Amino acid sequence: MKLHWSPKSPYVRKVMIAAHELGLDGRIERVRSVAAMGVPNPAIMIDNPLSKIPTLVAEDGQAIFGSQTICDYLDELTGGGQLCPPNGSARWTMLTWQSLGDGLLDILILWRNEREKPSDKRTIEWLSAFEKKTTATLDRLEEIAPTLSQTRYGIGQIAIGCALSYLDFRFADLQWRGGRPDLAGWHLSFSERKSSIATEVTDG
Ligand SMILES: N[C@@H](CCC(=O)N[C@@H](CS)C(=O)NCC(=O)O)C(=O)O
Repeated sequence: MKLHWSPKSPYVRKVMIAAHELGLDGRIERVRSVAAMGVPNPAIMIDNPLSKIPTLVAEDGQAIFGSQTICDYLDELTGGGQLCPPNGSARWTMLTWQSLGDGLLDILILWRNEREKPSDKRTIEWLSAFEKKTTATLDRLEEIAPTLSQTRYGIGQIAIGCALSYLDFRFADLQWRGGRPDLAGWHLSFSERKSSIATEVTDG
């Protein structure tokens, strides 16, 4: 399989962590692909007209994109049910955790773009809304941290872990661990997994 990949994309990392957890990382050829909101990349667009990464090209040539869809596909390749319970309330909890982690990332990426604009071009209301939603999400995650620890590791924890690591990478100034000891402890256990170490994002 070929994956349009970049070392710093948190969504790509999510896919790579899933691949490691499933033992599929050796089957994925990483192709360095630059994706930027304002610069469509023709090489990615051959496989994904949205010009986004991660984009996977499966062994049969089918292009699969969106980190949720790719992780689901990888899970099915190994028989299914490894990253998410097959049905019932456990499934919907796991998938909702994934949406929470991915949704937090979506906000952080918009926030980063906004705050990097020259100050006279920033929309102040947006900056304040991003901060409010991020704080509320982190507070919710602090509440559920004990459940994250007690539940079999899956796509929900992977997405949340990637979002928290992205906060460390791009929003260290927020100091998200303050007042959130359970979440900080849970994130440490996430960071110590082999799959997290193998996919760690480094600056430079
Ligand atoms: N919902 C998508 C988001 C992927 C995404 O936004 N990736 C970023 C890189 S971190 C990207 O491709 N940005 C380029 C663009 O938005 O055009 C997913 O889960 O895969």
